[in-house]
Amino acid sequence: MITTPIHYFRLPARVGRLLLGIDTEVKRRLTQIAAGALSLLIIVTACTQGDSSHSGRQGDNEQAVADVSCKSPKQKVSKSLSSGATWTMCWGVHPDFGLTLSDIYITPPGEDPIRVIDTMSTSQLEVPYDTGERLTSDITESGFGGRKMKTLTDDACRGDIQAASIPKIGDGSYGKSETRKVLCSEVVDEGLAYHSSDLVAPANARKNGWQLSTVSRVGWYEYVSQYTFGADGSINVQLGATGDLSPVDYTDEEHGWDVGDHEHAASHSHNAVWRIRWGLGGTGGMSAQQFDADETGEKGAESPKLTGKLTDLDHPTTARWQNRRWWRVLNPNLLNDDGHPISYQIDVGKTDSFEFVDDAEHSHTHGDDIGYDVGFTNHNDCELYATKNRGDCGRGVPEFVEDGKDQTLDDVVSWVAVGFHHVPRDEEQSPMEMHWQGFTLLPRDLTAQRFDLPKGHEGVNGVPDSEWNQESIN
Ligand SMILES: [Cu+2]
Repeated sequence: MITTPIHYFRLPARVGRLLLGIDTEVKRRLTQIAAGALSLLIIVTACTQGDSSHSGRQGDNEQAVADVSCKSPKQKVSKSLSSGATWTMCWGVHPDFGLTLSDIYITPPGEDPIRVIDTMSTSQLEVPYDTGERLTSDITESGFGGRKMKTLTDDACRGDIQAASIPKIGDGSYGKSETRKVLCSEVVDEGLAYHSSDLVAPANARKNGWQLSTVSRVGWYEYVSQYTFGADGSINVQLGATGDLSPVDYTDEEHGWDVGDHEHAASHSHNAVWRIRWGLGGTGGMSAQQFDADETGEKGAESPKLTGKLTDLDHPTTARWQNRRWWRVLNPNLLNDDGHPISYQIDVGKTDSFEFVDDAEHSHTHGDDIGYDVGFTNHNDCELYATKNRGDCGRGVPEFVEDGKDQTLDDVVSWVAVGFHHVPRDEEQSPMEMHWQGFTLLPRDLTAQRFDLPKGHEGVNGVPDSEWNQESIN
């Protein structure tokens, strides 16, 4: 932990106050002297910190790229971002799931690599049409890999296009392979990271992100599987849809939208679930919690009182999103420098919830509400598809949860469900403009402070000293 007292860095403000009322030229000279003294202090402090030993800290960033060996044909990729953090992982193409990321590590600047996720991919995409006349389960019926995965060209990807060996026939699980450029690896601008107009240590910065994406064509649709690894440690997961509206699903006004010449393109839902097997700090030893902030009905002096609480999710379960609710997966035995367990928050935001048609038709285990926004189970090699699962271990998430309800969560898998009810628009012909659905995984207490502390903010960790408060208000 950086223990430099904050008041070292507060010198210029104090000097600034002392200088009030002094002749401008004298003031300018004194400010220069103060700035020089501050620079010297920063250098001395930096040297002192370099000497201090810390178990989790690297002297430099030599170890930033985690020592990951990817099992062929998976390939290792790594990228350092604006904060100084480095992401490292393996990528591959699964015949069904398409782009699959595994052994995902982040190395915060100056720290050792932290294992975050074991495996992450789409686990089902169900598309029921409002007419009731069509239902596809794209991951199990077509797959996102094999020949469904499209070769990318420079007009679709501004970054590096990386190649993988993709089977030439069928669903991509067998036969001769060809090497095709399918993965777009791109560093993208992510806007403002922070803006702090503090008097003592003003600092503003932008940030970037590392985006990995592939395109899979299923029927008339082309789906983009996209993962953006943020400089702040966040992971934004998105499914994008483009291509063309189905030419064989036209209907009446009640079930679609007039997209030209009184022809109503059928409305439909894109029901997507991602499977994330966590790997926080290793394998197993993890747990899951739900956070809720509930209104108490009481009022304080100025605003209603809310009570925030964490509930341990001890056993496999599913849950629905509500206002002010989120979940996290944590490793209770792995603490950051503040002594807090490292964790990642699942932030589904406001999205369209859904019940899988397949689950509703095959549910013997749950009551009326078989839908979920997030599910938690223990890892099981046989439980891979959110619906229409293969093998003799349950048909989908509700059954996985039911089968495992007496287990204690340990090797945590999150099933994150994000729906999108698509009412076609005139503008979607043709091709269809991209539409997106997804969620974010947010580091919560992975490190004791932000990755990229600007100068002068190093000591702000917890209740700031009174000086900081006062100066911030001014
Ligand atoms: Cu659609």
